Amino acid sequence: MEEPGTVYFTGTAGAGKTSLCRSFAEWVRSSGYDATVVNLDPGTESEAEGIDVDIREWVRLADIEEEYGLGPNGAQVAAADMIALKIFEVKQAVQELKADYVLVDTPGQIELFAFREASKAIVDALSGDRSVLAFLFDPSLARTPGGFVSLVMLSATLEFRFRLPLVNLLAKSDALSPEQLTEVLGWSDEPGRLYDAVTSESPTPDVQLSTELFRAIEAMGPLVGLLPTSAKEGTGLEPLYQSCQRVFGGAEDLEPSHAPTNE
Ligand SMILES: Nc1nc2c(ncn2[C@@H]2O[C@H](COP(=O)(O)OP(=O)(O)O)[C@@H](O)[C@H]2O)c(=O)[nH]1
Ligand SMILES: [Mg+2]
Repeated sequence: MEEPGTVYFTGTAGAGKTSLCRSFAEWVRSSGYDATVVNLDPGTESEAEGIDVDIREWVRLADIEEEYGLGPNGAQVAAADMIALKIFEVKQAVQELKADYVLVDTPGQIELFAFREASKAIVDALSGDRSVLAFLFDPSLARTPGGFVSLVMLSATLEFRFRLPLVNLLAKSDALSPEQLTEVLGWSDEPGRLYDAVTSESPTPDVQLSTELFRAIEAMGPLVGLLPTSAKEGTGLEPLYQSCQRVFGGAEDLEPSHAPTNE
């Protein structure tokens, strides 16, 4: 059997990771493939329904707070390290389900995921050769030039840390007006437009810094092609699937495990 395709849903807290992960799982299943949803967020209060492998079976934020007398931030840090110690149990549970796609919902606080060594160990353990990071741009941040640039840099940080291919998604695209959507997608296609927007947003820009920063952003290339998605409206899911397939090597689809229901 071919190795499953693994997709990590990453992004700032509230960006829409959990919602998109669930919608994408439904789309994948209705297209005739098997999907395993993995929850790696020990602090989520979302119900277990719809999750196939749940880290809360091994590590729960509330228990860590109580047991070690930690506040929410300290407990998050401790939990990140504890997850790494349980990752082979998680991996085994995932492998037993033998799905075509493994969709991983990552912890709510991105700094824990992006900057801790434990997360690197977790991703290394779960990833095979067919793995991709999906980075969600939260529209409430992405719609201002400064917020957009910050998200581009965060996305690059994740790519750099995990050394995995990455696709950038604009989440909750239904929450933007058509004009805002066009503007934001324009920034991703043409760094020159983003440069103009940033320099006109700030009345006294540090021109030297901005120019150097924009050279770096232009050099990042993969920024081009920010893909609009909406879990609420179920849009952008097929393009996301196609982007993942391209990354996994070859545009060929897997043979469906069962008959598609969405055609
Ligand atoms: N309008 C809109 N809201 C969304 C969408 N996806 C998620 N949300 C809302 O955004 C909030 C955060 O979503 P969630 O999936 O929990 O984000 P996470 O913290 O990144 O896992 C919730 O209130 C969701 O209802 C979407 O596609 N459109
Ligand atoms: Mg979540």
